[in-house]
Amino acid sequence: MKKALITGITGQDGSYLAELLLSKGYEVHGLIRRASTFNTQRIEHLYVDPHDDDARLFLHYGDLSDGARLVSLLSRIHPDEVYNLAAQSHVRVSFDEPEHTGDTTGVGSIRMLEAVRLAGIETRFYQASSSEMFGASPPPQNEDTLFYPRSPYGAAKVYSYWVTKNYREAYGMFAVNGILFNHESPRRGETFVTRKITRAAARIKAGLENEVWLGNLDAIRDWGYAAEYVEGMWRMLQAETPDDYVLATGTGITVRDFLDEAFSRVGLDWHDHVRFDPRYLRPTEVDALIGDASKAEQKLGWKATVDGRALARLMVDADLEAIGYEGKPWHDVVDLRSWRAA
Ligand code: NAP
Ligand code: F7E
Repeated sequence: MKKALITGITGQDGSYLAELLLSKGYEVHGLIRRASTFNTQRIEHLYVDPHDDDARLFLHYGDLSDGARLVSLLSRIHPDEVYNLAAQSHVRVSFDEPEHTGDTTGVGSIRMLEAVRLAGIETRFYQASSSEMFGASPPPQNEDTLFYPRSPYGAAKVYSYWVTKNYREAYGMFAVNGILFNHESPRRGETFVTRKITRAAARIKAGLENEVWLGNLDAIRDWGYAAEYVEGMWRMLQAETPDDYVLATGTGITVRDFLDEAFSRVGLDWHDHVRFDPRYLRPTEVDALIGDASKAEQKLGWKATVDGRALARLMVDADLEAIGYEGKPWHDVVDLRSWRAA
């Protein structure tokens, strides 16, 4: 049985990746942060009491700021594959907490790489690199596009990208960068723009609120579906030789387009509900990210099938359903047949 260690297992991608690896028969270990409240909602459905014989998911307290702990965990677990997904991942927040972002999203990666090296184990290493590294470089962006980060987050990811490449060259480690464009899902954090919009559309439709405050609506993003992207991560670590790959849909739409799609799904006009708040603007914005994932298609056989508009519909549907689960039957507030048929 193969063993994998996932940092960031409680996040959006970590939860889909854990699901995928368990379905492939892996024993999965996850690094979680100690918090005063439960932070494992996204993986609760996967959890089996570790005392049960069939338990294959094991969680360990740890933090990317604590290098000694990472070394001891890696020495003990001996994973065949490590997926380094943990990060302070919010671009706007990285302007408020630049030092913390540098420590987690940047230096945290070299702590993981050093932990692998010092533990002296043979393991394949995946680094969660980001299209934010391209920043101001115009689209379409691929593996050869110049990095021009526009935020402390983007700059920290560039550092992580290069140290991953360096450990591959310096120590012969099987270490790869997945350069992933935006990918979303019903499990996306509520403060990222897609989820903020789809959650608002559902709640406004349900009469739970009436407006949502947003920043720049002109930015273009290449939004794909997270569940498909974790398959691409796994394929990168199954390749014969280590290499870096872009994962993207190849289609870009604006935040405005995403709003159109999400609100029309529930028969609303977003112009009646969206307000502008300059707090959500960034000191430097990334205007347009549209990826060219042809290398991943040719070499890994990976291709995205869900684009930004389909994603908006899928996420609104899930947010409507979630309101139902909270106790308010959503078929009371939405005409089931009309939006299912749409
Ligand atoms: P996410 O939902 O924000 O999850 C981040 C994870 O990192 C959470 O599990 C979080 O734990 C953990 N974490 C944060 N700081 C940590 C620390 N100091 N020590 C240990 N764990 C820590 O992010 P995501 O969307 O799943 O993205 C996964 C990775 O891909 C991130 O590195 C992100 O930067 C990168 N990425 C994401 C996208 C995207 O569009 N989603 C695109 C490109 C790259 P808590 O649950 O305790 O907060
Ligand atoms: O913003 C604009 C905002 O925060 C998208 C992370 O996963 O993808 C993500 O970073 C766009 C930006 O994602 C609001 O200005 C308008 O232009 O959803 P976001 P992001 O910054 O693209 C990359 C690839 C990552 O690696 C990151 O980890 O939407 N926008 N109004 C807003 N954004 C937010 N969050 N909130 C607003 O109210």
